[in-house]
Parts: sequence; structure tokens; C-alpha cells
Amino acid sequence: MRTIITFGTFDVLHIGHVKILQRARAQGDRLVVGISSDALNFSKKQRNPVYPEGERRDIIASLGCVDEVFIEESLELKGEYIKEFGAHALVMGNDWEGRFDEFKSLCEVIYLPRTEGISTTQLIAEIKKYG
Ligand code: C2G
Repeated sequence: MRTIITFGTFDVLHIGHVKILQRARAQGDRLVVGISSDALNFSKKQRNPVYPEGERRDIIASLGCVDEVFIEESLELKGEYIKEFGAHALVMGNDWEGRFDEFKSLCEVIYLPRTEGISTTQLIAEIKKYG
């Protein structure tokens, strides 16, 4: 059983999120997803997510390619989460290329290409036009 772990905010779910989760799951047999807490997201992006953490967690948990979810409380705990869930590989989009190489001592680290042309930030801007 090969366990894959990935992390993200997954706010306003879109096709780029679904594709990376499906491709992450295809790297192994079990996919565990760490969902950034609202507080962690605020500290990274200086804004609150549109969907609160409990809703983002439940939406991701409902996807067929996802086996387990948890709330990621701190970026500093990544190594602990990798060990806790027994992850064989950490998968992230290549907007994070190189940023998680320090975990190569704990597990494989794989960066997958992002889906072009879509992001939560773009979607929010688009939706605002209809306001
Ligand atoms: N993603 C993608 N294609 C897009 C948008 C996002 O492949 N068009 C991927 C990102 O590369 C990431 C995942 O979807 O691997 C989640 O993206 P975000 O919700 O933007 O996650 P982020 O806020 O970058 O959080 O600890 C790491 C952070 O929690 C990552």
C-alpha cells in the first residue's frame, strides 16, 4: 500500500484542484489531503478563504480520488504529517517546485504540472464582474 500526501487550501473548488488530486492519487493507492486551516490561509494570503475550513474539508473528502482528509494547522508541521500518515510520497503542483525538497529525507517529493488558465483568484475576479 503506497500512501500519497498532498496539501492545499482548495478554496472555491475548480478543475485544476480536481486534476491534481486525481493525478496525485494515481501515484499510489491511498491519498491523504491536508487542507490549510483558515488561520494558516490568512497568514499565507492575507485574506480569508471564501469557504470556511470545515466546508473545504468536507468537499474534498467527498471526492472519489480522496481517501482521507485533515486540517493543516501549520506549514512547519509538514514533516510530522508525512510521518503520522506514513506517506511514501508528497505531491504538489509545480507552483511549489523546489519548495518542499527538504522532505526528500522522509519520502519521495513529486511536483506535477499545474492546470493552465484557472485559479481561485481568477475565478473570484470573474465572479465579481457579475456583482
Ligand atoms: N493547482 C493546480 N492547478 C491550478 C490551481 C491549483 O494544479 N490551476 C494545485 C496547486 O499546485 C496545489 C493544489 O492545486 O498543489 C492546491 O492549490 P491551492 O489551493 O492554491 O493551495 P495553496 O494555497 O497553494 O496551498 O502547504 C502548502 C499549501 O497549503 C498549498
